[in-house]
Amino acid sequence: PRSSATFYERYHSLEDIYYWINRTAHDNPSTVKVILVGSSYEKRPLYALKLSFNDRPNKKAMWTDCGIHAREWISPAFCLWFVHYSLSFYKQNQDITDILDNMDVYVLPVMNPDGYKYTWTSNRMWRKNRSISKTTSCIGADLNRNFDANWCTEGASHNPCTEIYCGAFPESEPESQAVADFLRRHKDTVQLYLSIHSYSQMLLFPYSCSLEEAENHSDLLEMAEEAAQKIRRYYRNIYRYGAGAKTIYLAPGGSDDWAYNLGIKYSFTFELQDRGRYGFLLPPSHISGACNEALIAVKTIALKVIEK
Ligand code: ING
Ligand code: ZN
Repeated sequence: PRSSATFYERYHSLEDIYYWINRTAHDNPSTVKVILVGSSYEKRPLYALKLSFNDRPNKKAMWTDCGIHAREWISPAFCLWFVHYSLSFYKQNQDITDILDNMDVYVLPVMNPDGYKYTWTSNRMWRKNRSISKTTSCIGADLNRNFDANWCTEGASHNPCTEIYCGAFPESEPESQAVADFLRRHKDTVQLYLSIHSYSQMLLFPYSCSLEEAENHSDLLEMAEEAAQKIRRYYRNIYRYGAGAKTIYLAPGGSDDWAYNLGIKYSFTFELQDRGRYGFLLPPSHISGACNEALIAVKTIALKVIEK
């Protein structure tokens, strides 16, 4: 019921998420830092949280971004859920303790704040960012077509009026450039890249930008399969898994393919609930189920990366 839903079982405005980011860091001064990764087209800050429970030498790191696409509200909700779970269950749950003991965790809750804001005020179904094109009155580029991985080939469009507009050039958008810059600077430590989307319940990995197999395809497949099996076993829900291009569609310029080519060999895009009943309009009552099952997949994959 509505009244007993916790903060994490509701969707939040951009302002509330900014407030939460600040308070989370303030309340956990020894383990959580706010990192300003860049700013959006409309000059909103791109804040990531860094969770770090120790400073072991040669410590690995993982990166998770949420909210690349504005209307996929379950995605930012997952980032908040994941941070809250990590801070609440460190030293309580073995898996998250192992992960946080061995990895720094970077979480960017809203990679597309301008678009997210727009879905709260004007158009709930907006996908892209809010950049203005020089050639048309159409607004926005698809940030998940704007990375430099077979940029703007089949599966993306040069037409600014489409939902899959790739932008004027690779990393033309400040949001994708900021994330790419951060990962370039941290590629020696970041060994796991996760990008959270919805909907369709899939665990995807490179490549989406071509039909080629990734060099460690069998490794990635095994990790995704194990994660999907855990979701099925513990939550009785079905997730498909596989290389993006063969599992959904050809989609060049995606962040996971770009991160993979940068050298982050464990790179995944999660498509969370549901399979289409509510689609992007997933009711708040489904947040806990969607996040818990995604969390078990994150844990499964992160623990495997630690073993490597
Ligand atoms: N799906 C992704 C999209 O951007 C994807 C699928 C995954 C594309 C990985 C590229 C790389 O179309 C959604 N729902 O946004
Ligand atoms: Zn998406």
